Amino acid sequence: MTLRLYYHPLSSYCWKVLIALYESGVPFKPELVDLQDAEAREQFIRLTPLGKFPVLVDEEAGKGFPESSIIIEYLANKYPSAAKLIPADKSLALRVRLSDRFYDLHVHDKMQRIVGDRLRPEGKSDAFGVEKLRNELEISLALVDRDMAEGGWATGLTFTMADCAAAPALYYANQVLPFGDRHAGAQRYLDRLMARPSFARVLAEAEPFFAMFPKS
Ligand SMILES: N[C@@H](CCC(=O)N[C@@H](CS)C(=O)NCC(=O)O)C(=O)O
Repeated sequence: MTLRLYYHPLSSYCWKVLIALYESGVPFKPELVDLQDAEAREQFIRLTPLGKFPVLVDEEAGKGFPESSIIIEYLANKYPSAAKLIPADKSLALRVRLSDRFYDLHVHDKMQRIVGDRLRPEGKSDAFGVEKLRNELEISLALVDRDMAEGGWATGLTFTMADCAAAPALYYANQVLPFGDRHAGAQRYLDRLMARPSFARVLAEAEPFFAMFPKS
């Protein structure tokens, strides 16, 4: 076993990589990091100074990476079973990367910052900023709804890195800004993602930790 994934079961960007790993069946050792634990945090910062999950370490190759998309690209380059996550066709691959960027930057990031506001100390929350993020997220969700109206996966008929990105982004977006009543196509896409065995497994593994998620 040469791959280690440093992660937390509630971390949305870790979900993205876990989905890719489960889709491809690449063996890895999960290393759960509890950032609340001072010693574990210090060790993690030594590994990755920015202190962000996920980090993949390939011991055999002597390489380590943060950044979920880069990790998935690495897996797709190195393991034949993961290659399907980035199409070989260059223009299709570009569509996958564009969709991956859309979900990370325009859905995931907005959602993450809304959740982040809930974790701020008393008196430090930013109601104006959250309202702006909610409005921006609503626009993104309308785009998802439009693009996914016909069914299928993020960029067509095959499940790719873009769907790995979409799953956690939409799952948690639906927690902070429930969208099923306004965006039925986006909701159906989320339902398909949640029924996908790779993501269903991630959700089942996260379940014992869901009480830690700030509901408001
Ligand atoms: N762009 C990064 C984002 C990573 C990120 O924001 N990770 C969050 C968890 S989902 C994190 O590590 N948060 C811990 C912290 O900021 O202390 C990626 O794609 O991996």
